[in-house]
Amino acid sequence: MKPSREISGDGRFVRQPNRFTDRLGPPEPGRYRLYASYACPWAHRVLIVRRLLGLEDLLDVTIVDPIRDEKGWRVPGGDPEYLSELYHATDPGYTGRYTVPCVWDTHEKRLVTNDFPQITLDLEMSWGTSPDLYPERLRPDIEIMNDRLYHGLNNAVYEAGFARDQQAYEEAVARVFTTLDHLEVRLAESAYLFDTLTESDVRLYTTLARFDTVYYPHFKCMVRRLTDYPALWAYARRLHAIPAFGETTDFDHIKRHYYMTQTGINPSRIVPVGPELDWSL
Ligand SMILES: N[C@@H](CCC(=O)N[C@@H](CS)C(=O)NCC(=O)O)C(=O)O
Repeated sequence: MKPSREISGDGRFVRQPNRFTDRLGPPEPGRYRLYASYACPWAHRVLIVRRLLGLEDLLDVTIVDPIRDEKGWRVPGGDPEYLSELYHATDPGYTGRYTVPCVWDTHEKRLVTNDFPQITLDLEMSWGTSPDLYPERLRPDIEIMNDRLYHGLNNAVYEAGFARDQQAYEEAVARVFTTLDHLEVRLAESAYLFDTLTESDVRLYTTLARFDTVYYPHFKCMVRRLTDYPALWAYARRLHAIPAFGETTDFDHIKRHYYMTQTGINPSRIVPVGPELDWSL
């Protein structure tokens, strides 16, 4: 399924619902396999949390090829050849997009979940609890923040990039920069979004990491760059310096994926050179 099937009558991008929404049971070494892409911000969240919580031995991972063709994500090594095979093995009538992140149960041979916002929460609540990225005392505030991040930034950049209507595009871009302006003020006074590193920081980071390289030029979110925001840029680099964040950030995969796969936006499939960004602290 192409994003064009997720364009509403007035040209807005309306993301498909997640099809597989079972919750992850308790960890069992060797049982669950995460399929992820370094390019995808939603999958990147899970790679960061898996690493932060030290779950590498409990949750196996397969990184898909960054360039997606009309058959969807290809699995290096070929078992299966395409991610779509896992979707059809679980639901032969599935007609949606074959998305990462998703978690495959190797015992029951089915996809447990492609419900990206819930996967990290499940890992935090029952797979590994240190550091506590979802502290009980902050949960209501984290939920409000996550909602704001999703509608104002994480998904809004896609709404701008995939819009087929000028007004829909402008409305999404306005939301993006209102949100970034607000976050700039907040992060000028605080190292993290809350008084400790949380799930919300993971969600913010994966969008910021792609901002100047992809969302600014390719999705046309070009009112300001991330590097024009002193506090946000310092915050992004601070997180990038943490190995779980920096070592899961792959700009080669990110660039090749967006520019070579989203041919509706970039028909030439040319991958731009630059921008030169110094992510070091
Ligand atoms: N599960 C969500 C979000 C995950 C998502 O969109 N992942 C993208 C990569 S960033 C994907 O796998 N897209 C596959 C496709 O569009 O065919 C959805 O269904 O929209």
